[in-house]
Amino acid sequence: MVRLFDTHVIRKHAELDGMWEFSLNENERFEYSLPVPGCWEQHPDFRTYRGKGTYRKEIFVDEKTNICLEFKGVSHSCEVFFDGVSMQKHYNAFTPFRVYIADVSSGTHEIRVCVDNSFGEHSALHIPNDYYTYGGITRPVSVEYLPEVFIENIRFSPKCINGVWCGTIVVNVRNFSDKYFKGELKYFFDGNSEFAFDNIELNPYESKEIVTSAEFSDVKPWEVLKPQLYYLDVRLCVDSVVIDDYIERIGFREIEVAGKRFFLNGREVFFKGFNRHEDHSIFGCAIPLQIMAEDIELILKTGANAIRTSHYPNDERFLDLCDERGILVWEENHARALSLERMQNPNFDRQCRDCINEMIINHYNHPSIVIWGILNECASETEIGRTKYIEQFEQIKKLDKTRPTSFATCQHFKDICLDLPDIISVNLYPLWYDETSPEECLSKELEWIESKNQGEKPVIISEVGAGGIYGYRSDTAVRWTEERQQIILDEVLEKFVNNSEICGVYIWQFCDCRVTEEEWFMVRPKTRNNKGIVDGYRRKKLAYDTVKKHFGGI
Ligand code: ADA
Repeated sequence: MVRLFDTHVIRKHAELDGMWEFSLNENERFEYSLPVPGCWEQHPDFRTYRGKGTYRKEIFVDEKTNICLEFKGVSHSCEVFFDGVSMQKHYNAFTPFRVYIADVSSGTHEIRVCVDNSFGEHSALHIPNDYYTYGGITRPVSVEYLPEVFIENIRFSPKCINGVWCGTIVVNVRNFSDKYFKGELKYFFDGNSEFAFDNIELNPYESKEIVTSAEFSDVKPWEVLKPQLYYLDVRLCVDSVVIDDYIERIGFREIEVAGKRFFLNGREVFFKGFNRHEDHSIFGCAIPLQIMAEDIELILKTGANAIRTSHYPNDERFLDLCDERGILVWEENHARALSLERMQNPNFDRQCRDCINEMIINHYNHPSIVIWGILNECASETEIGRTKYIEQFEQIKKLDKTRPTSFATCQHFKDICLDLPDIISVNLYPLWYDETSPEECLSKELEWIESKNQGEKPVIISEVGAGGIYGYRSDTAVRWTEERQQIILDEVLEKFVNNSEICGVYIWQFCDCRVTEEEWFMVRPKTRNNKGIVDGYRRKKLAYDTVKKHFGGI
């Protein structure tokens, strides 16, 4: 399942999930068969395999058409071939991309996806890291059959004006043919009758952006933990006959950052959140919907209201679940702890730019996303690093002016980028990496922020945590016991949750995750980051109930 609702009723489409043929060598027999979505690490022959692998599938097209292959995530690089012809290359495991193919004849066609999860100079963002870069087609794939002129994308921005909800709708329409096009766009709200109308003309091969505004009376706002969602259905018509459609699910909510506070629909919010890696001991990063739903339940039962998609854009089905449950999402572009040298990799700027574009354009309509984050713990203490932070924040603001920005820093007392985001976020590990008490740690941090003249911005503690290996229990409470993790989180959360000097705290982390062996084996027992309050199988550690006590769960 690609999304949790139908994005098209008129446009013909099919999901390509299921078994695909697989081979390590594209020119040889495809001797394996692997599930899509899935990580190849789940196959006994590829538990630790890093390198190239080719997936193959045939599709049947019943009449001549244009098609679009939509990949929600391939880890981490790939080249897509259609009937043996290279169509597109894509980098980054965590963002969706589309491959458009014109004039496909009726009959059987072959899709081949050559996937590569190797590290090296070519890959600036996927590096050996404190999480695992799995291999494979790890998120759903679908095929859409397109008319010659079709709707590419819609973006909805709500705004409350004098107590009335209004919305701006931006629709991208593309002419895939060599003919002039004249038609209409019709807008429907929540299954009801048409509420707006636009005439549209396109030259051959032209793409156009159409902007429309409307008032929506009697709608309920999307609130934290009390979400209300609506369907926005845009139809492309010729002489009133519908030739294409695009449905989005939207919510009415407004975000405001004022002084040191964050407001949603005029109400102040304190973020009680989790950092979550897409990782599971059985499924790797290809988390099935069932596990996503379980994660959401486990998270909500602690009393949490927020999730940070550390450190990359998430599967859209998970974002859909957050929309449905009223969870506040901080979505982050892909980057973790990149040194200045790594930020100077010749591919870094382009790979970040593509990731941010794909993240914002594809995830714009999720009401749950309330913060865009970038470059977790990168070289924000350096002048060159600063230029990268500036560029990326500028890019985000061009794409979306409605959401505040942030980045999580660990460059305590050295960071030179605090003036750039709307919200200052710091990763603090009192009593784990740092012997200082939580109070002292926080007050030093706040004094420093104040001394940099940034004291008027909201501050989020974007990470706090401690390691605890599931099942390692001892009343000595030595490092790595569940007891030690519990004691630390208890002390830290006692000081941070609902502390009026900050506007939120996020636990590092929700679930344990696999890490790459290189560089990490000395500090990561079991080659896992063990700071989850549940383990990789979602078994609760002692710390789970401690977080629940502080977050106010039931
Ligand atoms: C950092 C980082 C996380 C994780 C964490 C830890 O703050 O942002 O990705 O590595 O530390 O467990 O040490």
